[in-house]
Amino acid sequence: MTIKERVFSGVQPTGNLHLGNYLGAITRFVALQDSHDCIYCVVDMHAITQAVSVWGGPEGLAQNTREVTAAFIAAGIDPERHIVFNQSQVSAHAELAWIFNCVARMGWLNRMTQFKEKAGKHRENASVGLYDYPVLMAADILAYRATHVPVGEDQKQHLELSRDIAQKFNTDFAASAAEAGYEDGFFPLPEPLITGPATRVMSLRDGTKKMSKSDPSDMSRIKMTDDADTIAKKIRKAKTDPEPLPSEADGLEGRPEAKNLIGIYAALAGQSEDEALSQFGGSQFSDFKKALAEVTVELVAPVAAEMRRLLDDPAEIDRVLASGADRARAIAEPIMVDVKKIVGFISSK
Ligand code: AQP
Repeated sequence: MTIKERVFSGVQPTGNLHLGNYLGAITRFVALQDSHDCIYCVVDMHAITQAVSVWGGPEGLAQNTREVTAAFIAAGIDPERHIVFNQSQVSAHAELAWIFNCVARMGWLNRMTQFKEKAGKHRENASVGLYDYPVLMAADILAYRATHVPVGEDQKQHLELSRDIAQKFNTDFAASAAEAGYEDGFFPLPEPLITGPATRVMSLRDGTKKMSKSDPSDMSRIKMTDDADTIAKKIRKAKTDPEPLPSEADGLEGRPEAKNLIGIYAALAGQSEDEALSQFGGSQFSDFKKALAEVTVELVAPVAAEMRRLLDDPAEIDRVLASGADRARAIAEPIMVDVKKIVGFISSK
């Protein structure tokens, strides 16, 4: 049996959706729609792995879930042609995560840098779910036997773990999978798609840290819901260094803030870093920041306006999610029937 190419990716509804999520992930999601069957998920079960104050409690979670859905649609994802839904509506994610918990090894999870960063000094106090996050992520992807996963650079290690889990499942259950007709292994080894000009957008306050939803400083990120004045202010106040911009990419070495701002400009203007530098080389940051604010507002303002329009009708967003969940379930359920058979669970189906 051959495996059909299928794209899966997700975004957490933890609030503060930012330009990094947009450039690193959502624009990639949009671009894949013509070439692949795509499943885009608002991963609400991942969101609750963090402290309640991070995801805003029940009302915050529902609001943020609708906001990410609105961002998907406003960015150009077509929820009729492809699947858009929230994770908790499809039980296959949790069921497969349990099986994968028994496939993944503690040593593998102990190496995950995102857990170390997010748990920080409070490791003993982090939720078990936060530690197990990458296993649930493997289940998200593989419940659909997805083959390609567009993500930002920060998710590379988690994708490698998904491949390790798929590989170990295929090896552990090779004989029963073959008996069920899957001679080449049951799960595909999902490929990360980390492409495009802004796979790692950095904080506006510290060019060595990624732009992040959970950074305590709102000035560190451009949010997809920021208005033009707020965007201009955040860019004006973005950290820089005292030198003018260089004319060539080599000159950005050791200047993380300059590199980040040029990278954002290039991504938004559809240019290469070199093209942007040939335009702004020798300029002071104050002049460059005006141009950067302009292109950022040009991109964010229409998306934000469309998001607001969509969010005015929450019932319609919920309908999109329900329809997506029905179609997602229709793909995942037969896969789970086979998974259970391959593992040896007795089932009436
Ligand atoms: N700074 C970034 N640059 C490029 N891509 C990024 N992504 C996240 N931050 C950047 C990509 O956005 C997608 C959705 O991310 P997520 O919702 O799973 O959250 P995350 O990766 O944990 O990062 P966030 O949004 O900054 O949240 P927190 O603060 O909780 O860590 C992913 O494809 C991700 O790679």
